[in-house]
Order: sequence, then structure tokens, then C-alpha cells
Amino acid sequence: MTESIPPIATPTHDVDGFVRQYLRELTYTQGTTLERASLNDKYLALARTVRSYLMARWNRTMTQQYRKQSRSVAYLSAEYLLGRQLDNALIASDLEQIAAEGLERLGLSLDELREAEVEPGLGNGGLGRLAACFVDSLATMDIPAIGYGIRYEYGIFRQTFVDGRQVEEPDNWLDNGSPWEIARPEQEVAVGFGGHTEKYTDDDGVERSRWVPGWSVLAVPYNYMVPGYLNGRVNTLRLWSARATHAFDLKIFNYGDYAEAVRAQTFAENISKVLYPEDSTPQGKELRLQQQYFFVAASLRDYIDRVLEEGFDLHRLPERITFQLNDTHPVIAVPELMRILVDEKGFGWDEAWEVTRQCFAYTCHTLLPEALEVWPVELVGRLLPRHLEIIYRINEEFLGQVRERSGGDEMLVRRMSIIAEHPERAVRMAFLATVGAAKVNGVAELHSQLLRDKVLHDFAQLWPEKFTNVTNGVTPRRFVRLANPGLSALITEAIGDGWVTDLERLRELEPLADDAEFRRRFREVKAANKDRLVRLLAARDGIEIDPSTMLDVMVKRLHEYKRQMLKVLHVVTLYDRIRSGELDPAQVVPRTVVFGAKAAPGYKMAKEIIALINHVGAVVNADPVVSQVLRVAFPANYNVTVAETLVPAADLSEQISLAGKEASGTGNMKFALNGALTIGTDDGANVEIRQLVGDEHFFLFGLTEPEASAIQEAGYRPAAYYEQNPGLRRALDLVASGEFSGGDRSVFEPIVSNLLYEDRFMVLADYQSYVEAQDRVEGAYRDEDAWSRSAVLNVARSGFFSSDRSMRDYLERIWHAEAVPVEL
Ligand code: B1H
Repeated sequence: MTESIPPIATPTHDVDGFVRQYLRELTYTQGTTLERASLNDKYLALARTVRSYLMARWNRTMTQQYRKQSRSVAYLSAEYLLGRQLDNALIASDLEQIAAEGLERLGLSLDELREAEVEPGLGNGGLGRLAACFVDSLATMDIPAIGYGIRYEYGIFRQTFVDGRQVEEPDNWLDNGSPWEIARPEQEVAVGFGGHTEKYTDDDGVERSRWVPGWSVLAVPYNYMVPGYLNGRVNTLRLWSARATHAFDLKIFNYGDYAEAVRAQTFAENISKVLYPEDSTPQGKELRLQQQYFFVAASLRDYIDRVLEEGFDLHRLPERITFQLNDTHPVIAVPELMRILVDEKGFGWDEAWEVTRQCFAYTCHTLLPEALEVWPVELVGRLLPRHLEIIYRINEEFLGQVRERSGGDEMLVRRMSIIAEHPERAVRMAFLATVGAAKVNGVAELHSQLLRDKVLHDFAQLWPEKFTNVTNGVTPRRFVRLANPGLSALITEAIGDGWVTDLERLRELEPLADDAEFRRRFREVKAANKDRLVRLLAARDGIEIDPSTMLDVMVKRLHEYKRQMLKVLHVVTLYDRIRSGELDPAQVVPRTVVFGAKAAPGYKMAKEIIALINHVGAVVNADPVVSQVLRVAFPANYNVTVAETLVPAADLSEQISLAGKEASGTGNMKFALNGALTIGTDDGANVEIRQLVGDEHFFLFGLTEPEASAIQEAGYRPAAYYEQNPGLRRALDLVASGEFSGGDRSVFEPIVSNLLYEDRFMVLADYQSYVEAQDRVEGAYRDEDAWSRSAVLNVARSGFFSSDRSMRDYLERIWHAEAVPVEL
């Protein structure tokens, strides 16, 4: 019977085949005609056309994995900051050229259609983007892997400015259709919450516990393709969406309360409604814990019941899978797996713990104490009563071990307890993760060292071999090949195209740093990228920038530890020096300072700093003398799409966090790879960037982590720096004077006071060193040839920062999975 069905062929990989498929999608799926189609119709048809080229690979990947059941990786992350999908799918399937020509034949423009895509902003910043880079690398490296997460109906808010102040608007990214996802409602799984636990005696006379949830929701999976670059593999990203259980609303409905039934539905569906917009400072909201358990429970259930073959012996689970915990957000998976094994599968506690401990690995992404998640015991007990019992038991057994090893050091026991006693009883998720995982890693060398020395010191003493480092990376497909076609072509012409999947090969560019012709062409590319940025900012924001100026860029979430404030003080200092005549504008290297940053909506100080940047920018840009050589641009709603145009245009990359606070940073890597020079502190991955590119090609400034800690311990007094440094005093006085707030001294008073009397992140202590480093930047930039030599060397020596290398490190140190090629 099936033999008579002809195989369904992928459309032919040529312009004819592409055009045919495109018209098919437009006509039969979109239900329109070329003449009538809206821009969105045309985009959706294009997305589906490209998708259809990858579909056979996706099916083959899944079939093969089911047959071979090779060891794999499940990445558990509450965030995936994917960026636009179309461009990436085009390069992965080698269709860019064909699509451009095919569309042209139909009188359409690829460039116009790609602009119609709204990026899925299902993440806050670095942590979410890292997850997206990792799944890209895993697919490209042919590693069997699955990403699990949440399909937020609203991603990271859209930022606008009103009078220079941030206003948030909902990100309704799904409104125009979502051609990159495939819903699998028949694979939904139920997730329970609340209720109580009970003890009972099973058929063998064994005392057991079970959880009787009070309510439940359905988790519906949506699959996203994760295509490898020019290979046969398409991995899956499975994002869960919440739906009300049918039983739930039916029961109420039968009582005749229709409105109540609908309300119950809304309540359930709230779980995947919106991404929490706090980057590094979790708010401890009940709904957020619901989100975490929701996606983790659905993912474990899905993996055990659907991915593994039927009848698989779960004692052997660690042979098959590592669940990688992206920060503490999915850590409730540890007690959940215990619950499944002990309560549902009848394992004894010890054998269940043995399996669980080997299945998890934990990545910590922070050092800030306020970023470490803790959940009140009261809340966990109410929402997940059985999990709380399990956490208590894990803690009890763990602390028993600590007592035994330490000879009953009760201070140590209290310090290490998974349950904190003050200020309220709460579960320390980072501790639970560390106890429950086979490996714990930080995200850059310095960060991993500080984890061992400070945040998790006691644990590192107890289990030194558990701790390791994997320095972050970024995918060269999106952040070089796709974002910087000019540089990509130049590199490929020089060394061939192998660098796209083997980024260390950029080393072969080193000799070309001394080749004047190559440097000239490199500058040409940079200039063209600046022109591209000029067009984007003009069209998108109505911002005019001068492409002949030095482009000085600071883009990242707004946080005090990242110190956008330091950059503002530098701008104010330049403004002041020029206005006072201390600096002759003719002697200044003209620059455009670009900011991009969202503040968490509840983070007051961060929002004040945004207002300050905008107000300083307005005054600087309106000053007839200063604006000749200094301008500030702050396009609203910085996101992955903007980064793709901004990063390749930058000359100077600002990575100026207080040493010891930025776990890694990944923007820093993107800039270096695109030939910007870094001005930065000795923090996070900056340390490794500087080691690799060389001190002469990096502008280092500021306190080191030990120096900063020592000053803090001795008692940091920021006002002393203000009193002793005339330049700093003038800059701060100018802000305080109302110069940037229409004469109103009260507007930025909270910022000024905070800096003078608290300054938790030591802006004033690093001010002088920063300004001097910026003077060195000016000097260096004047020598065009030396600057581009440094820029080329930054590119040539940054191959280490490919997320492919990060994946190799994880594979070697933690996952131990192997590549399984899928034939094309
Ligand atoms: C990073 C976060 C983060 N670290 C809590 N921690 C969140 C914490 O929604 N929340 O509650 C969201 C995000 N994000 C970043 O991770 C680090 O600050 C960067 O230095 C690092 O490069 C990045 C990736 O490792």
C-alpha cells in the first residue's frame, strides 16, 4: 500500500524550485495571490517556503534519534532569546542567494520581507541569548540535543521613551502568525500544583508517600527547528504553553457557572503568559515559581515518556542524558525527578538519588547575592508540598554528610543548609542545584574562580572535583556570518569559508594585520557597516548619526553593576572640558556614543539612569560647539535584531562593569569578533579577551577584583574621590546643578546622592582610570593604520569565543555525548 505513495520530495535547491514552492505556500497555505498579498502574507509564505526545505532534515533527525537512542543533552532554560528566524534558516540551508533571486523574479525583495519578521524575544539578555547560541552550536556540531523552555505569549517588553523616561509596552510577538513553530496539542502533558501529600502502604507493605495535587494545567508543546549550519541535522527546541485542563472547566461548567469556567481557564493560561523582565534580580513571585515548575515538569515527563523508548530502565537514565540547568530557574527539576522515581516508579530513596545526582549539571551565571534565587518555604509548601518534603529529605541527608565530614561544625552546617533560616525560612536554589548536580560550572575563568572562592566556597571545599569552568561563547553563524556579510566575505576570500564552523581558523588572518591593502579593505567593510547602521537608525528611530565619527557603543541591560553611569560621566566630562575651553574641539576625535539598554520595570535607579542618559544626550546634541565632536544616540528597544546591525559597525566596545560583578558578558565577544577594540575592566570574559588579543590591543582600566574587595572591606567612601578629583567634581556638580534637567536640581538628585554616599559599584573609584583610558583610546584612534591593525588582530585572535568551543568544553567536561551525523 505505502509503496504506491510516491516519496514527498523537498523542493529542488534552485530558483525554479524555490519560486514554485513559494507560490504554493502563498496560494494554498496563505490563501492569497501575489497581487492581493499583504507584506505579512508575503513574509509568512517566505518563512514557510524556507521551512519546507528543512522539514525533511528535521524528520530524519527525529527518526534517527528514535532508532539510535544515542546519548544526548537536554538544555533546560526559562529563556531563549532567539532573534529572527528567517535569516538564520536561510544561511543554514544555503538558500540566501536562491531566495533573493527567486523573490526578485516575482517582483519581491528579500530585504523588505525579512524586515517583516518580529523577533521572538523570549529572554532578558545574555543568559537567554547564550541558550540560543548553545542550541545553534549543538545542531551545527551534530550533537543530539533538545532544548526545553517556555513559549511566553509576551516576550521581553518593548521599550519606548517618553520625555526620556522608559515606558514599557507588551511584546505581542505572536500577533501576525508564527510560521516557525509547530504545535503538538496531542502531546500535551498535565502538570499538577497545590493539594496535599499522603502516606500509604503499597501492595508490598512498604510505606510510601504520594502527592495529591489540588489543581493542574496542561502543557502543550510547540516545536521550533534548530537547523545546523549546512549539515543534515535539525534539532528541536520544545517550548511549552499553558492551557486549562478540560476536566477542570467542565466540572465547574456542569454546575452552570460558565463565567467561572472561563475564569479558571484564564487563570491556568496565565502561567505562560509573560516573561518576567528582571535580569539578574528575580522577584520571588508565585507565578514565576509556577512557570518554573510548569516547564520543568512537562519537560521531564516528555523526556521520560516520549523521547526514551518504551520500557527503558530508568536506573540507566544517566547513561542517556544530562539535564543542563541554565541557572537556578529550572532547579525544581531535581526534586521533581526524585518524586517521579520514588513515588511513581517505586525506586528506593538511595537508588533514586544516585540516578538524579548523575543526571543533572548546573551552570551558575552570577555573583550578585541578590540574584541568587530563594523561595520562601511557605510558598513552596503551598504550591509543591511533595517537593518541599523531598527537598527537606535531600537537605537532611546532605547535612548529615557535612556533619560527619566536619566533625559536627554547626556553623558550617548552617551556612551550607539548603534551607535558609533568615530573614525567613526559604529554599536556596543555588545550594539545591549544587547538591543535586554532578557538575557545577561558572561561565568565565574569573567567575568560576570566584564561585569556588566565595559564593559556593564551602561546597567547593567539600567537592572540589564537582566544580569546573566553561567560558561562554557566541555563535559565529548569527554574529559574524549573518550580521556582518562584508567582513565574512573578506575573511572567506582570505582564508576560505571553514572559519564559520571552526572559528579558531581566524588565526590565519594574523599575518594580514600587517598587510596595508587588507587593512584598507577591512576599513571599507567597517565604513559600509556604519552606513548600514545610519540607515537603520534613521528609518527606525529618526536618529541621525555621522558615520565618519568613532562609534563608541555600550549595549546591554541597564544595571548599576554594569556601570552605564561611568560612561555618562565620561560624556559629561568631555562636554564640560569642551565648554570650558579646556579642550579645543579641533583636537578632539569626533565620536558618537551609542547606548542600548532596557531596565527592569521595577528597578527605579536603572530607570533614572536611562532618563539621565537621554537628558545628557539631548543637551550634548543640541550644543552647537560640543555636538561638532560629540553626539549621543540612544535608540529605544535594543534587541537581537538591532545588535546585528550595531555590533558590526562599532569601533569601541564598552565593557566597564566593576571587577568581580559581570559573570562573563557575551556582548564583549561579539564586538571583538567584529573588529571593535574593547575598553574594559578586568572582569568576566574581558580577562580572557585581553589575554588572547594582547594588552596592546585592549584598553584596560579600573580596580581589579581583589583591589575592589579590599577597599570595600576597609570602608569605601565615594565622597573622598569626589573631593579629591576636580574633573569628577565638575562632572557630578554639573549633573547636580540641573544642567541636564532644565535647571531643576531635584531631578537627578537621587543619582548624585547615591553616587556620593553609597556607590555600591564603585563608579567614583574607577572614574579617573576610565577617563585616562578614554584619552588613550583617542590617541590610538588617531593612528588609523595602527587602529585597524589592532582591530584585525582582535578578529584573528577571538576564535576561542565561538559557542562551538563552549560546547566542546561542556561535552568534554560535563556531558560526554558524541556527534551523530545526520546525512543530508
Ligand atoms: C546573567 C542572569 C539572570 N546572569 C536572573 N544572571 C534572571 C538572572 O529572570 N531572571 O530572574 C535572568 C537573568 N543573567 C548573565 O548571564 C550574566 O550577567 C552575564 O555576565 C553572562 O554573560 C550571561 C550568560 O552567562
